[in-house]
Amino acid sequence: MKKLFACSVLLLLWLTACSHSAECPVADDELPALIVDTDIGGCTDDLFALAMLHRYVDEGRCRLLGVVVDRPGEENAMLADVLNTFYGHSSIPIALARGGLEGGEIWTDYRDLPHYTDAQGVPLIRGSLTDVADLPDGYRLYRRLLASAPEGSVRICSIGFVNVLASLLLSQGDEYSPLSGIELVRRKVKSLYIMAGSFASEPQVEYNLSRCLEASHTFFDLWPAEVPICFSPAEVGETIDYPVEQVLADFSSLPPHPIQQVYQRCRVDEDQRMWDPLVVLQAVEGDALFTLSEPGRVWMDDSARTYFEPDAQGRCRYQKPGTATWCQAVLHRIRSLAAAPIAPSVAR
Ligand SMILES: [Ca+2]
Repeated sequence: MKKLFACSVLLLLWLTACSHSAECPVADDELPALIVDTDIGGCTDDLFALAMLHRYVDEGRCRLLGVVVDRPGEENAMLADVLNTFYGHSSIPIALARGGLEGGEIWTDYRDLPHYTDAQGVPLIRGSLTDVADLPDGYRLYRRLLASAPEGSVRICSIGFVNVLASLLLSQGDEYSPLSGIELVRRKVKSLYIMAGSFASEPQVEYNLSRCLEASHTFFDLWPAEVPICFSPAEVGETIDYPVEQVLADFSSLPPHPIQQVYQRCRVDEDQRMWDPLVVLQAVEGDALFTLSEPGRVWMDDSARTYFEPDAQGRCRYQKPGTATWCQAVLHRIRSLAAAPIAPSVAR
């Protein structure tokens, strides 16, 4: 009981610290700089993760340098644009995947989100893109953003497939930088936070890695060993569900929010596991909330199972599952960010 009480107090202190963090403004160039790499369009946890990132930007907790959509299909890039636009961040560049994946599974089909209208035919959710075909390839945006970033400054949040990261690692010098993709990552990336893998006693064949097996092998083969990776494995996000009724209640008082509209129009009837939000939480707020493995090395076999070997010189760590109290506190934090009241300048 004492341990549970101590844990609860720590979580309360953390939540209190989080709620006051926006009161200490930091110069823009000192904020964590992030690139998010998402397979938006198949599952709703990407929507919550992106909503959280936009909220962090509004709170002055991070800069979002770009959104890479790794699920091929221009309609998926339009979804990212809807989120950018809704939060008043339409200037954040978007890029998309062209190849490297045949197409991921779709559990909740919300690809029509940019075309939702009210009963009078008035668009409910607007985007800003005028020509999706003009968007750059994902690895090209990575190269442009990394080339202009300070050394060791960029945090990557990978909440989808690694097909675009693999293309980046295979890339050679271009007009943005004479450096190879591997060298750009080595020099410019501070750390990678990634929803991938499984490190349970009975490792799962994890979806994100198994859907693009060749790219996943390229990723593990070429990622520079000295650039840290923190994995958020499948078994951690699986312990935190955001119930459908809770989502509808949380978003009921907001103006037509993309997540609210998706849940209403698609008649979502399954609670959503919070895989992707855990990546965003750690990338922006740091390690304190999480129980992490010791440092080590990670590799993947031919069936996309991942393995961890402790190694003091290794730069990989992974999140470990928490208690029920921890799961509740994390869900509370996710809800407070994703479903926060929208700033008046953004609300429509
Ligand atoms: Ca995802």
